[in-house]
Amino acid sequence: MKEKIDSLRESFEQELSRTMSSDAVEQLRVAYLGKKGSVTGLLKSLKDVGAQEKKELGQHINQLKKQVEERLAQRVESIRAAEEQREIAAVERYDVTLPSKGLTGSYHPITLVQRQLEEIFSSMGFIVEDFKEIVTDYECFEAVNIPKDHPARDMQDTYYLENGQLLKTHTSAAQNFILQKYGAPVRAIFPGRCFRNEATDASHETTFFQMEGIMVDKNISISNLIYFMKTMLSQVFEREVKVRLRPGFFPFVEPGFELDINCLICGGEGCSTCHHSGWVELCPCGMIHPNVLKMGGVDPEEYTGFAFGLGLTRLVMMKYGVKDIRDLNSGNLKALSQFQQA
Ligand code: FA5
Repeated sequence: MKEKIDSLRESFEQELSRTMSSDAVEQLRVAYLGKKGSVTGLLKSLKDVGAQEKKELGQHINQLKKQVEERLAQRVESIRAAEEQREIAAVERYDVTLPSKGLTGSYHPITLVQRQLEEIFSSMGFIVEDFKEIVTDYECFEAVNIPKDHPARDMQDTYYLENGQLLKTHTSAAQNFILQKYGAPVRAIFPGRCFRNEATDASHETTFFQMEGIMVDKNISISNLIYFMKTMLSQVFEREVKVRLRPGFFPFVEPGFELDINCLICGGEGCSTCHHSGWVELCPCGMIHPNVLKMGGVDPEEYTGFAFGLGLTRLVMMKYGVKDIRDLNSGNLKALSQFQQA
């Protein structure tokens, strides 16, 4: 029996070395370890030997069984790795120096509108700033007057990292940074990707874009805010659009407003995009709270300012008549490549 075990080990190794595919390895597994396999057969034949021999041979056969299992697993792994290498080698190399074969990219509609807004605001003396996506609790909440346990945090649940940092819920997270960096007076816009733990629907995504703007100077008032909002909207839409301003609460502005736009998908009649209200919340805004100015190192006795948080993704929807916000993150190139120009 001992010789039989050794010769089975040898023949297994030879057969294993000839396997070239995962299927072949599987066949070998069945041939050796399956119900009617050779190793299983050896184990069954133990019933015909004496007790002492059974113990010793049993150990040998179990060793062989374990070895066969391990070697089969190794073989599958190496075959998979080789297959992967072959696949990689088979992929056509992309040479950026070769002329295009008629395939040209296009900008995402959000990028197009963001650039248009950057031009509009730059022409009015605003600087354009970039800000990170992973921020601290202080930047996202505390520095904009939302202390821990403030109920306003409930509206902006997000994704937290193990180190306590989080994916920014709004572009207001950069307000403190801008105020600290430039001091007063300052005019700045800062577009960026935002993240929230949302139940998605036609107008809500978990990942969307906002564009924040602040203007801080002596004697800045609500009239300045309204002027800039109106100018921005008429230039983006290249026509008059109906807007409404209503009171809105945000801990970082006082007074605060919601600027809504008449839904351009249904013309104000009511649809799923505007939740059948005829209006789309687009650009909350207000006069910067003195606490926020103070935390940014600006004296609220000397300076006042406005801030707005434009829902950039929603603006794109209104501009291009995109009914469902989820289409914009879909990666559907056929749909997205229609937007060549803002
Ligand atoms: C804010 O995020 C405030 N930081 C805006 C602000 C800035 C107010 C400065 C005052 C001064 P709100 O949560 O309402 O507010 O979001 C602002 C805009 O972002 C909304 O009007 C909407 O257009 C857009 N928005 C918010 N949540 C989503 C979402 N889940 N999907 C798509 N767009 C969203």
